[in-house]
Amino acid sequence: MMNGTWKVDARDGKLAMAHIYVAFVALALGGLAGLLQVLVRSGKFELPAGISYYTILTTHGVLLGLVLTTFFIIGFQFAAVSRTAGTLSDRVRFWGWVGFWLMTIGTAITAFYILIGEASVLYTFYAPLQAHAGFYIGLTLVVVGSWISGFAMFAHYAKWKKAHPGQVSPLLTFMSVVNMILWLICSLGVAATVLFQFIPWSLGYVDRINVLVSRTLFWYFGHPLVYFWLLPAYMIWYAIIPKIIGGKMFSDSLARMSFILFLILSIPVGFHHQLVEPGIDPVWKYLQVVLTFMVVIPSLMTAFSMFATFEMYGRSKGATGLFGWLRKLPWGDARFFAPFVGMLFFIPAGAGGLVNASHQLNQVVHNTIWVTGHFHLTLATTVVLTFFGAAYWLIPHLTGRVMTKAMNRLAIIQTIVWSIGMIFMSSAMHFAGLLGAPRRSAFSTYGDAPQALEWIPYQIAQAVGGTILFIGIILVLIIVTNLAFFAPKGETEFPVAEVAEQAERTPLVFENWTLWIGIAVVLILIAYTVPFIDMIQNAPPGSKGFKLW
Ligand code: HAS
Ligand code: CU
Repeated sequence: MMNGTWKVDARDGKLAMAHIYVAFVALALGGLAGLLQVLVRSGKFELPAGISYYTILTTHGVLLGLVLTTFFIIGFQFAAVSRTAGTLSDRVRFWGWVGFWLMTIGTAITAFYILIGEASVLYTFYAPLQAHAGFYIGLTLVVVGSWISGFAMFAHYAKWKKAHPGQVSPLLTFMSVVNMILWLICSLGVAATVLFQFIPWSLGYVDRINVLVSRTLFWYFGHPLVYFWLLPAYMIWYAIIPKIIGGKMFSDSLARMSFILFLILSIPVGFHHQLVEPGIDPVWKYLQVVLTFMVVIPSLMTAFSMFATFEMYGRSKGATGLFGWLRKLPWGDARFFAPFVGMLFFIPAGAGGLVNASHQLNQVVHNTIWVTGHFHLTLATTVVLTFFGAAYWLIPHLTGRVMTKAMNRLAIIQTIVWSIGMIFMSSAMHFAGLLGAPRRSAFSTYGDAPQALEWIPYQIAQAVGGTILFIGIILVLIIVTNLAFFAPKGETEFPVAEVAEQAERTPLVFENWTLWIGIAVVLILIAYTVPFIDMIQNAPPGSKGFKLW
């Protein structure tokens, strides 16, 4: 079989599990912060001991948006490349551990400054909000650690290529490489703003920074960041779910092409987060909105491919009619059910994204809690439920255990609890947003806003949903702890799908990295050069030097 070894080597498994432990600890703490937030926003609860709402909100955003995701993704990808391109060499594994420890130390430093209330700047840390320098330094270590892990994965891929000249690389390895290239190119933006602007400013070397430049560099990173979260979920959908249901992948080439499109189109679109910002010429906003609509295409390809996989499988089992195949899917298997529910939620979630990206509609929803509703569907449901679904086989595979029927049942219940909680919370957020309810504000800051009364029922619905979601977090933590430490010993499969016989052969052009990275860089330069020069040249009076400050 082309896929290399069947079982992840125990030493590689340890590396992957280390990442996964940190991810789930972040889920526990970040989830608790989330519960406190919805309670504060309901107006019925106040934080004790003078703790600021914004400290809790920053904890929540950083732990769940940045720590849970990055650690789970890198852990999953190390397991995936080890499973499909063979056991890691000692050198690659060593650098994987270096990356892990840098990220963990960085997280600890950042978390420390957030928790002592010195960094209540939210996960986007917009200037002029300023945190203690330790917050930014910790984040830098996380990013540098992730780069080292990325290069370790590239080295592993290169070794495979050398040993298999002229062959197409294993799909999951290819996809991990694409995701890490995407991450590397985009995180240069956040590294630049942190190193050249925030750190000197927070240490007092400069007394101001160019806010527009900092926000632009942030969103150059921030949008591809969301695809860095999404692509591992797509890896699971494309390359693992078909095997779990007992079917085959619809097309290997289509999967690779959608990943390449993400690589090319994810980055030159950051302005869709800055559509209401002055100082950027509308022509460039328009261009980036067009590119945003182009990067929707690989998601539509993914939807198509998933439907095709499910339908092909269902029909092979004798299903007839337009939706007869639905009845043939393994609804009782949490490894399938959780990601599938994630897919379902992605339909309204993606539609909401299209609303956000439409310049005129963005004027209605920007900075309202609608946007919070949007990313709780995309990230906190689609991506996270897919990761939970993967954890249900990945953790026992790596720890040499098996998931019992009882745990599987609990995982199905977990998925349903999550869905109900999210339907309450996210729908309420979307509706309240349309009524103008702001995001990122505590109940007590509404003052005498006359509309505030209209928002109250929705805020209560959010609190109900948030509480149900917290129960969902407790359930998943019970399952994960069981799978890691208490489940019966045994062999669990790391499922990897095969391609359907009738699919076309995969061309090698997808691995022409010079070509794809070249196109990505050209598009970035087209989308950003002129507006960036504008920002520097038209910096506010008093700016000095290169006008970053
Ligand atoms: Fe977004 C804001 C536009 C996708 C996350 N987004 C955010 C923020 C986050 C976020 C965190 O243009 C807030 C940032 C902040 O703090 O300020 N987003 C989009 C668009 C997409 C999109 C166009 N977002 C995501 C994903 C995220 C994410 C994915 C995380 C993982 N988003 C925006 C915009 C803003 C924004 C603006 C700024 C708003 C503002 O004003 O601040 C697209 O990628 C979406 C494409 C997706 C689809 C859906 C395809 C459906 C599939 C499922 C198929 C189902 C199957 C099952 C097969 C078109 C693949 C079928 C079975 C059956 C039985 C039916
Ligand atoms: Cu975006």
